[in-house]
Amino acid sequence: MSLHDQLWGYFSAADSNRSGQLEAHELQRCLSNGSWAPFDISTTLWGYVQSWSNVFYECDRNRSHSISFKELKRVLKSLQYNVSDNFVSLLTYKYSHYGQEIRFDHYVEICVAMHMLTDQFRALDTNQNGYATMQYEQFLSIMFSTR
Ligand SMILES: [Ca+2]
Repeated sequence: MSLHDQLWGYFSAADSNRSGQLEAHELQRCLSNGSWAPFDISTTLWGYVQSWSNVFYECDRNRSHSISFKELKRVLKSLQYNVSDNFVSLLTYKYSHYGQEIRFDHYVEICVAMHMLTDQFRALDTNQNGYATMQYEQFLSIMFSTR
């Protein structure tokens, strides 16, 4: 089973009212009791969410419970993503609402997307030098399979 299918399974289980979105209470239930019922607590995803959550609170320097451009930059660096300020600006613009900071739920979306896209890219980056060659349809498949 691919990571995408796995994540989709976890997501569907957490989305108790089948709205296609995780409402705050659903996410909170998953995060607070750690059950991800009916899934095992030792799942890979739980490990990721915990470490993303730790990084979030470490990087939220002003304790605003949201992260700014500067804080996101620190987050991505601490998660070992080597990206430019322009890219961090793009993420900040896309995932913050009305110029506010990035909330935890959107931050998790960024982490999931970064993780999945980076995995897919690395599989094609055979020399591990940050360059990959792909066909148009391969690119489309990667983008659509991670949405
Ligand atoms: Ca903050």
